[in-house]
Amino acid sequence: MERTFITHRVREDLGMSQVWTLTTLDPGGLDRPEKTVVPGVWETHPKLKNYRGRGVYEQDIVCGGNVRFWFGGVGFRAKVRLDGQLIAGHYDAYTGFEALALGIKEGLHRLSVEADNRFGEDSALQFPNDYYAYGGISRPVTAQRLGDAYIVRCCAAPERAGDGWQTRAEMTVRNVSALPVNAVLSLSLAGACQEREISLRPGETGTFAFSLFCGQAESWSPEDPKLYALEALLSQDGKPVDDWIDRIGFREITVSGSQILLNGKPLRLRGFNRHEEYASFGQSVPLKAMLQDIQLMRDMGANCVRTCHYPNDPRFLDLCDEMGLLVWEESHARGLSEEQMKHPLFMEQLRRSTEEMVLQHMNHPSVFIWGCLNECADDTEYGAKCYEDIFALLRRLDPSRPVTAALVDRPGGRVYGSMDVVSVNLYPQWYLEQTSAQVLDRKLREIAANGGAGKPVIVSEIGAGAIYGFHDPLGEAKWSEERQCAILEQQITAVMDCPDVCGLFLWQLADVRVSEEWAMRRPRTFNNKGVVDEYRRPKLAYRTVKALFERMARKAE
Ligand code: ADA
Repeated sequence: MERTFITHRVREDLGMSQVWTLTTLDPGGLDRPEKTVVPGVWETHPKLKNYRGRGVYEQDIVCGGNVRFWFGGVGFRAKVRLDGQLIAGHYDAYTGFEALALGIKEGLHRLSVEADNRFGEDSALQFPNDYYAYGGISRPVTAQRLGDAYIVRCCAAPERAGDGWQTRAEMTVRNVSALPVNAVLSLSLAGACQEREISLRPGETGTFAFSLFCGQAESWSPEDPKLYALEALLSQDGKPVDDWIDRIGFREITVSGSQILLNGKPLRLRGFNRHEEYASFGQSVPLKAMLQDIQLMRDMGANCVRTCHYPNDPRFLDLCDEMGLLVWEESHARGLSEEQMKHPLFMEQLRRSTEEMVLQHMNHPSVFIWGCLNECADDTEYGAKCYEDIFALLRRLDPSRPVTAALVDRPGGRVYGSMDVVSVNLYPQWYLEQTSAQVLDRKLREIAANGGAGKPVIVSEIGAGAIYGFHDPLGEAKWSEERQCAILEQQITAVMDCPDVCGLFLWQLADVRVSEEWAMRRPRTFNNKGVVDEYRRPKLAYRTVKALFERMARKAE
């Protein structure tokens, strides 16, 4: 299942096997085709741990008519073919995409997906980085039968209306037939329903606005994450022909002075940065492991998570919606210099990642802020323009949430004034010698003097490394669990005691694999700043963070 709940009652799911055949095309691959399980990355195969190349996934499927395949994520270039004919292509592993096969004969068809994780000139977002660029079909795939027209999506945003709630929604419907389609489109939510007649020319995609007054629906909050089904239905001649079900929660995020408010209450953020990765499953994290990560974060007293540095599997966001964990979600871009940002494809690929993220994830109530462009060149004129361009895109796509970006700690920042919330990554006592209080003080003055005065400030990363199981009784050696505890204690306490920041995201929940090119800076070829290791075995820091986050929570009450 691509989500944690039923998304269609009318549209027919064709069912697919999770077992595919994988053939590799490049040196260092398999000797012969082998069976594999989807979703999954090929690095789980002992022979393919370091394979960078193309892999072709194939299976036969019985279908006919109009068929829609949905791929939640393919790492990190994809070419989809049906019976040898190219039906879709996609770049980047972290957003979903569809492949349509229209008017095909009933019978057996061969579906093949070529995944490719080679770095190269055509890839501006994926390059050797401080996380691993896996290969394969890492998120669920579905196949559905369509009629003449189908609901592509419905993006909804709740807002306060007097003492109740109202929801504005935009529904996109596509006519995939060669004839005009006249239909009735309806939307139901929390007991309210609206319908309208629509007409689409052959091949046309139309967007239709809805506005539903939902009266006294209960609010969504971290303490009481109440969800409502958002159900869109398309009918022709009185008969349902397609549907689309998602969920929303009624809550409002606003920024007031230096605070971020959820339903009018200031947020005090205690959270983790989390890469979507789990030990030997790599980037294809099983649902149960996603849940465990949320349980671990909650157990340590966290109330939020940042999806560094790319959009996450919607099932993770579904679980956050259900469990009331707030999410900072960001589009894909980490650590690009101005020169890298000038790559001819950079802005196009980043805009697409951003647009797909918002359109696919906008309905999740847990997402309280959109981020982008982690630690890029915000200190140059060109770099700052890129930031402004993406902020504008985020605001146009979704005016209901604030926008931010996690900036590197360096002087000359030019974009503090353009974000709703200013965010900075700080590593006192790890990369920097000064104490956390000194670093915070310096940074806050710099932000205020350069356009960020009076805005909310988040410490979007702070942390220190430790190798699981490496102990130094004196607590002095870097990479020891004891030293990590001491640094985290100082860092978290400084943030907690600083009234001018609204909280922090610890770097990071779990250790993650990094690109081979980073190995000399990263023992084990891992970023080892996790509070748990890649298997979720707790380091000593688990208890330290838990005690401090619990203290922070009590202080916020
Ligand atoms: C940066 C970056 C992270 C990670 C971290 C670190 O701030 O945003 O992706 O690389 O530093 O561990 O140094």
